[in-house]
Amino acid sequence: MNIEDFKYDHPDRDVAAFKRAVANKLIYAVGKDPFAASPDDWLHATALAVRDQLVERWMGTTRAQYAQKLKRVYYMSMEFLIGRTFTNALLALELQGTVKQALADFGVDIQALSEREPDAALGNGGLGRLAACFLDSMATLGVPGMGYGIRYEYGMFRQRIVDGQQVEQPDYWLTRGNPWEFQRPEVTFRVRFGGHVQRREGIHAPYGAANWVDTHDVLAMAYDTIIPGYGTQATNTLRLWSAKATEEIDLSAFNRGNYMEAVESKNHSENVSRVLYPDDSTPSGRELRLHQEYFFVSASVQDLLRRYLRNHTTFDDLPDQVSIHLNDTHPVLAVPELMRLLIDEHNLPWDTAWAHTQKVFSYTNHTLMHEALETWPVEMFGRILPRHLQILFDMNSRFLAEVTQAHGHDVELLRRLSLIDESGERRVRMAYVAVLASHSINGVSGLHSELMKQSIFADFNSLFPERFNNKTNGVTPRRWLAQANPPLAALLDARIGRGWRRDLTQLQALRPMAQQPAFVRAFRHAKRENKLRLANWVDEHLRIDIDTDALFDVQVKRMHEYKRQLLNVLHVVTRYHRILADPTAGHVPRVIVFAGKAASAYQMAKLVIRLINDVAKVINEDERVGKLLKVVFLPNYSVSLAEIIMPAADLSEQISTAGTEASGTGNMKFALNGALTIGTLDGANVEMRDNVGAENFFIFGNTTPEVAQIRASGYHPRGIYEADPELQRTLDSIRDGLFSPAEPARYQQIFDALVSWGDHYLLLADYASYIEAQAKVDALYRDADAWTRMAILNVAGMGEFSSDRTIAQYAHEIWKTRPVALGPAAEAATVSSAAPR
Ligand code: 26V
Repeated sequence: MNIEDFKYDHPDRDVAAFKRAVANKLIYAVGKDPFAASPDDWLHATALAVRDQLVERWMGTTRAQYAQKLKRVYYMSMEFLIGRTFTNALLALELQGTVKQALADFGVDIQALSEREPDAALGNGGLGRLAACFLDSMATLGVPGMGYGIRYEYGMFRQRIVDGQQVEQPDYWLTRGNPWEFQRPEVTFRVRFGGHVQRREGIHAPYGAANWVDTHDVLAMAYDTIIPGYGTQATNTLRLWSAKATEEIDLSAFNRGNYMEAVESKNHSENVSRVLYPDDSTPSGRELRLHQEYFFVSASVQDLLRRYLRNHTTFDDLPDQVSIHLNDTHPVLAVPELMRLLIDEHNLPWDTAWAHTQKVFSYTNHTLMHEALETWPVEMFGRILPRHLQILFDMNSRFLAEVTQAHGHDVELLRRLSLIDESGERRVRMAYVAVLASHSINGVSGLHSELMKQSIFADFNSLFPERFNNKTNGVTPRRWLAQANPPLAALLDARIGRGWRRDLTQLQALRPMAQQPAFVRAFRHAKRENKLRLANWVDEHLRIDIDTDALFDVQVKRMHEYKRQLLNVLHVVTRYHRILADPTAGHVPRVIVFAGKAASAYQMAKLVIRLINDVAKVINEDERVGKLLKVVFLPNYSVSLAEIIMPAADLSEQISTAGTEASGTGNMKFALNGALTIGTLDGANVEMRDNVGAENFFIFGNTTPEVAQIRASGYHPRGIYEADPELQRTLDSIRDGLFSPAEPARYQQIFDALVSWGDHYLLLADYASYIEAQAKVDALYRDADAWTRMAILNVAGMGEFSSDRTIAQYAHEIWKTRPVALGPAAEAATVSSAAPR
């Protein structure tokens, strides 16, 4: 083809052109008469028109990455909690005004339209949302990369609250199609399971090489989504894999005349990418989960090797061209998969394959909690992935031999370091595989990274101290400030310019403005608008009237015992009793807001949700309390709901037991939006406090060493209960059914867990300190100007916590990548090569 003959319409950016584009999409892509078009049809058509605006950038970026032979980062994650894409894409393209006007001309309201878009909720919580913020920052910084994950048909379950209790409903988010994705049927890989292994013999076979035979196979088909950068032409790609059966139907079953069985087996294969596991507290241990993990990393590693081999004939340059990042242990099967492909398929010697592997991989740990660390029974592992189990055994025996060489035959040490836990049923320790195979292992906050070295990886840290490092988390200021908080964004633009979107440290310039009364007033005004928006949401969805003058005290995150929503409840109930005891004591009016999902099998977390709703009902209906105290549980916490909640908060609750929350990222979103934090010295709270100033932060509770000390020296919560009459009144009222009159014993086990069964997360040990800190919060809130000044100083100090800073550190210190250069030549759109190949 002569490229001169290839003509297509560049999408123009003015209102008239955009109207025409939407009209064309509605007619020719959606196939709808404008007079019959539903709001979803308009949304679909508009999204397609917006996506067109991204395509040239995408192709330009890909082309430039190839031309510049850049090292690529493959960010492998079981979860990408993207949320909505429409508003985000408009922000990146700076097309909000244009599209709003174009739609208005058609009589369509852009706001109403954008709220119809379902969230892509392909993640549980912090880990998945971090992956989404990282994609945004990688694109914005031009880091050549790609996210690899699973295209779940069902995302995070939808939470309904029925009679105060959580009810889960499936989230089929693709009902109306997904206008943002490009299906790539030609990018399909075969992923094998089961079967057995025949060691390859002969002098030409590399050490340990094998044939893996008699497998049953599933196909992985790629779906690509463009990730736009902000303030740049650079984009990135999120490539998600969907399972397809190898044959439309199982012919042997079909030939036996069993049509239903044949179709069932097709369905069975395609189950691999059906649903996100909604439990982030305990690994399920289910075979389907292991299938999912291998499914997506196998397709991804095959894909990236194929891309590498397009312009290489040997693997010598692999470590200079490829970086694979493991978002927690979930994708760690990529390690034996790369080894397998290099050895069995490409005939590399073991040592060469292993040297490459260690240079290619890096790993982030996101939790120290023992129960969240993944291990797989050797028996199950060997049944599903026999070849990979062999490779892990080979890795392990070579590693343990090296340790023995260097440190002598210390059986205890070898037992502790082994990739296989042999203390009971033999299990593969996935975190150890990640550590052994990676040149970099990082934690997600300063505190967490230190604890990681001292606790779960202590032995590995003695062997490989140079591998361990910290990369404190961050959040994208595009979604979490520019998009979520238009009133504050506008105020910032007017006072410090627009540059903070790409350089969040510019927020520093706000510091002196905390002393300017006019700015303080304007800041408070922005906060009030956001509070009003949330109040309207609450009114519309829950029919509860909340007062925007009240202090909005917010805790939103997954429901977990270690996050201590229950400690918050103890404060609420204490406050309730204080109001009843002396209604005219000048209490500061508060609205306590909760939201969060509990894993469906996590009974205690579900019971806490029920308690919150029961407490809310009693307090909200008690006329003696009136406006002084309201409690609301917002159902179905999600990215899009967080975008409404974060900007409206006055107070952010970050109250996990010190040493348990790896980082937290909600803490950052709140402070960035002008909330003050009440928190423990846990996770990134520590660094946030350093950056905004200890005098602007409400710290309470035992520190990590104190927590360890208390536990070591024998903790007696009952003693604390018996010595504190106010705590006693609070706990007794919960135990005795004040909030569950129809079933007085409903919360007996909550009382027991705290008072009689050891209070594992030390709520009672921190209770008094927490209540005291809450009193300081009240005192400050009475002085509206002092409060707002402090809130401004919080925003001013949040510059460090942009995910752009985090990603720049990953890129320089771990991945060693250069950003793509997009000169005018690269940006000039011509079609020569298609987008990601
Ligand atoms: C764990 C598991 C366990 C195995 C089964 C499925 C599954 C799915 C998700 C998880 C996530 C646990 C780790 C996690 O989300 N950690 C959070 O990571 C955030 C980002 O680094 C961090 O801010 C939070 O503090 C940390 O809890």
